[in-house]
Amino acid sequence: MNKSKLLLLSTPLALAISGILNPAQAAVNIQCPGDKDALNTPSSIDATPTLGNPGYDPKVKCKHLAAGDGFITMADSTVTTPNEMYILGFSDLTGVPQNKAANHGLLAATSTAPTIELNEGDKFYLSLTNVGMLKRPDLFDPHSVHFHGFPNAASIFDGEPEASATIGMGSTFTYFYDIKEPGTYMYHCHVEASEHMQMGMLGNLYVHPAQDGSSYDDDTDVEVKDYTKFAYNDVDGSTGYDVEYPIQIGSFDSVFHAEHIAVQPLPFADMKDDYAVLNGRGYPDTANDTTPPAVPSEVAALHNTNVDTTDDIATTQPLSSKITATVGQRVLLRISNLNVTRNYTLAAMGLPMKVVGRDARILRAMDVNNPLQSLTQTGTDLYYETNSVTLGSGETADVLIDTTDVAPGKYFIYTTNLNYLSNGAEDFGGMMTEFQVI
Ligand SMILES: [Cu+2]
Repeated sequence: MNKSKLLLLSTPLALAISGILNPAQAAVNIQCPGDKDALNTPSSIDATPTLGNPGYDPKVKCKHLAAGDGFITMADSTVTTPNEMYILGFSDLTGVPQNKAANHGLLAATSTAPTIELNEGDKFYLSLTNVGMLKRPDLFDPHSVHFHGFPNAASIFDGEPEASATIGMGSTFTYFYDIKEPGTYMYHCHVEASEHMQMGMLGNLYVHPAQDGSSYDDDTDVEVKDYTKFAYNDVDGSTGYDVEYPIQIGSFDSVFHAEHIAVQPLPFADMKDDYAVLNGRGYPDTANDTTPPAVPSEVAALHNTNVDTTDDIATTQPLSSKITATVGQRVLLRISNLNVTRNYTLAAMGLPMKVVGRDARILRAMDVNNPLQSLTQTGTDLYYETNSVTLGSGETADVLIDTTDVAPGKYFIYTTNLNYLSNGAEDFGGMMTEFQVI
């Protein structure tokens, strides 16, 4: 947002533009090879190859996201005084008919953004529709999707605005990614990134390795059992796990968000986050996997009171961070940090953390005798055991927690930046979640 946009808001030209670009009237056309449904939605790809659908490719995956604005309900809300924060963000339009997509995506942004989970070898078609920002009609910023840390061969799909495509209001664009490298990544809008990321355009993104489905017994593990799911193509089971959880570290500056919806100059230089979150929620909402935070009032008014019940929104913070494991299970935490202001440390008191990957790469030394090490990764393990990881913005860690020697009970994953164990001015909350061993 800048002054020129504010000036433009008051001109007849702006009124004309806003009429032309009314997102409710925008055509939404997406690409999804093999989709034979007249609705042109990716969910209609046949689950199994069938006659009459020669375009079917089991490796094709499609997803459709909206970019726009919305609200979230902060964890210091009370029943009588909800604390709702304005955000920019993404919402999931996958399977929504194209004639309803723009309306469904309006004021529907979620925090975190919809999780993107892929397999090595997938051919991924990601369609992004910019539905516009309902509460900021003056703000006709484009949006994009940037796969952070991703080995991307085509710069046009990178999402970084100076060198690739960005998506104007009312437009739809389909990104294509040939998924080659397993690991824990993240995605975000890259347009005016410090603003759009502070405002919430952040999502979990990870890729399962091709080794999944084969069996390896990790010899360093005390149990004698085979793993069939792995963080990486380790060829020895050392990154094997039973259950996985994405944990996205984030934080918001409530002053910045308030100024944003009030169309005031944004205090970039003074940005100081005061709401620390995991997967878009503060504790105790992080640990509630049954009842999500309440739907913000304006979102409910737009989506949940009209005759189209397919438009209803149950929550704008869909992802709990509650971790549950039975004794003996190995848990993979896919931790990423996508806030824009500071580093954070996540600790697990009483739980053994083993870091097996950083920034979407297995922690393993080069093997000079194996020229194909990028494929088979036969070098010496550089895994390390710890009880905390510190991540700067844009960094990820793959952390295994083996519960074999852990007594059943409730443990906590929490930040040791202790002033961030709060929801705004309210203490005992923020960047923390529960790890239940049963
Ligand atoms: Cu954006």
